[in-house]
Amino acid sequence: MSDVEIPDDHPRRESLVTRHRIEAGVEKGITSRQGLIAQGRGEAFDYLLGERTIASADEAERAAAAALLLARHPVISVNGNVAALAPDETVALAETVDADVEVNLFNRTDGRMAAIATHLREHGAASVKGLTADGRIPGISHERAKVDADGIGDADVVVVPLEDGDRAEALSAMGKTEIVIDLNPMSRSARSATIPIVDNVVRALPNVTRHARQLRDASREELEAVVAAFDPERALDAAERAIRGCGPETEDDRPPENA
Ligand code: PTJ
Repeated sequence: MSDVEIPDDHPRRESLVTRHRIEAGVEKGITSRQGLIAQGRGEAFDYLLGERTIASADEAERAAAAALLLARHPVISVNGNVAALAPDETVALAETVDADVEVNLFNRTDGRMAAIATHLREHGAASVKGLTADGRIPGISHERAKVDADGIGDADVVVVPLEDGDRAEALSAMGKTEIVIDLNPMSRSARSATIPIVDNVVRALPNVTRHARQLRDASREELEAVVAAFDPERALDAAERAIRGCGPETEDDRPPENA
């Protein structure tokens, strides 16, 4: 099935297009087969959220934009799912907030690392980090510990979309500001994040970019106020209530303007 075979008026078009991108990612050697399982889990949460950016996620995306604009050295970490789902959106955010893009994989092989770096360059990434792997995240025994010393190793703010929780916790322990994008508000990654974004990565990345463009002329004090006003516990609780269908998000939530 290709994108063109899904009719424009199909009620689940977005979901089907997204699913196709992951499938194509596996075929191209970008996405791991475990990535298909992760996608299924994400889809289930997204379905319960109404496949929309809830108000608390939009607030998190604005806070993330402010944190990225304040950063000395922001880095966006990319795995096989993110590379397949949102390569253009990743590159656009990196350009807008002047961030590095670094490939970091759980199921790391030289072949996948190279395929993802090539794929990101084809989508406009000026440079892609992660292949040097001359740095380590302390306390992690698997492949995700491998980072570039002048990339995630040096970063003060890291965007971590869609992964399991131990690296997220380790990055927090290193004192880095961590922006996690994860549709499961109960996941360890979301719970250890400085700024958890409970939204689909395909909506979250462009919405962070939109906010960053709007905040570009704000002073450091204004940006710091946006970050300080964000409450991660409240955002996670709001997302969980929306998923359980028993909170104010369900009744009062409005999609963000211009989203
Ligand atoms: O490419 P690799 O080798 O680094 O492997 C990447 C995967 C995603 C396979 C690996 O990190 C993994 O197994 O992740 P988990 O433990 O399945 O966690 C993925 C999390 O992301 C889950 O909480 C999902 O609900 C969530 N998720 C899945 N799809 C999306 C998502 N969150 C946001 N947007 C999505 N599209």
